[in-house]
Amino acid sequence: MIEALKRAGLFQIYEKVAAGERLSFDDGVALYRSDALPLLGFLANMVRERLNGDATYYIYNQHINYSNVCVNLCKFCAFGKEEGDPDGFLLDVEQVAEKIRERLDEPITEVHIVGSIHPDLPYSYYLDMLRAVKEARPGIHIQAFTCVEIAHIAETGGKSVEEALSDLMDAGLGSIPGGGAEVFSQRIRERLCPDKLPGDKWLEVAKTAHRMGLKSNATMLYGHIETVEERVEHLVALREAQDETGGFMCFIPLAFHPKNTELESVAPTAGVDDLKNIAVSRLMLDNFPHIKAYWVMLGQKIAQVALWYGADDLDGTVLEEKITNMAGGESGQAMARNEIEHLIRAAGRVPVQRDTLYNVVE
Ligand code: V47
Repeated sequence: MIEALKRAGLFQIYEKVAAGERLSFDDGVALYRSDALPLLGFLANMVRERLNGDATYYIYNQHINYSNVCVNLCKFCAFGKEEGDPDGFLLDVEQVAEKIRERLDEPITEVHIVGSIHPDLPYSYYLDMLRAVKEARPGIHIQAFTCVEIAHIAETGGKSVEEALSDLMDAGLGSIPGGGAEVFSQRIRERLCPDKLPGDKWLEVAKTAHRMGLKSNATMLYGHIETVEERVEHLVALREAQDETGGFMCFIPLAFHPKNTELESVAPTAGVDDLKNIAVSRLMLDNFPHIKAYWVMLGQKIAQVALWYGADDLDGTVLEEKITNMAGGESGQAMARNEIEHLIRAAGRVPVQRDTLYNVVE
């Protein structure tokens, strides 16, 4: 192994990983440029097992998308629609609550609610939705609204981000999902999502939430026009934010799905890209407790192999996922608990059902 690491030019990185030392920007670039995928897996797995042993987390959750009518219309997104588009939809508060009530007989612990940057929903809509969900299922943890949505909700209400977060928390918000981060690079945002909240503002919203006691996740959308350097910059920016607040629970590298988007000519990611992104994330984000292989975007088979490349979380039962599905995702929208457990056991890992905050659910 040592010889193989030396031959691949990864021995110095190995020494740092073995000593628990932080990797540099250049190390991140070198890892991405390496073709020695099994060695990247070996290195990432050292960190994975140091932090989480064999445990592989999953959650019993439900996804609800309240609307896809969006003013941002990012080029990588097949989900967002212009106002007036016949494929646009908006659920009213009662319809969201009904989706919760439909599944009261299932042991769901978390509802994941995200939508769009809707042009004219009032501030009260977001608060009423959270209250209605809590009324329908008081024990449920609501993980809702990306940092991009939070900034938009605050603006809609004429409030600061702190004020809006405080109102949302009073109404039942429990934590914040990791979407909307994309790639922080200004070059990428100008080209793909010029109207979206800039990267530094996304980080500000996340850090503000953390300071107020909310935990959140972070993502990176890879496999479109971003460079390796832009990926590493993104990871380093997240690592620095986490040094400041410690509020991130989990990082999720999201594989770009080109179908039905303006970037349809881009090839879908290869399995080696997916595993490399999991491994490099695990190695660079030394202060993130968890790395998620989101099976909906990776497919079940790559997500399973990713459990040996740094990932210790598969997300969950998911029910009704739309964002990947509309962009040509073929892995399905739901998985039963026993299927997830089987996937984990077949990989030689130990399934652990968790709640949103990574407490074990017995
Ligand atoms: O922000 C949009 C991405 C994200 C496409 O926090 C696409 O646990 C691939 O963030 N191909 C939303 N990706 C989903 C998300 C998420 C999912 C699961 C768990 C968590 C979590 C967060 O989906 C968006 C964007 O980056 N996205 N379009 C596409 N065509």
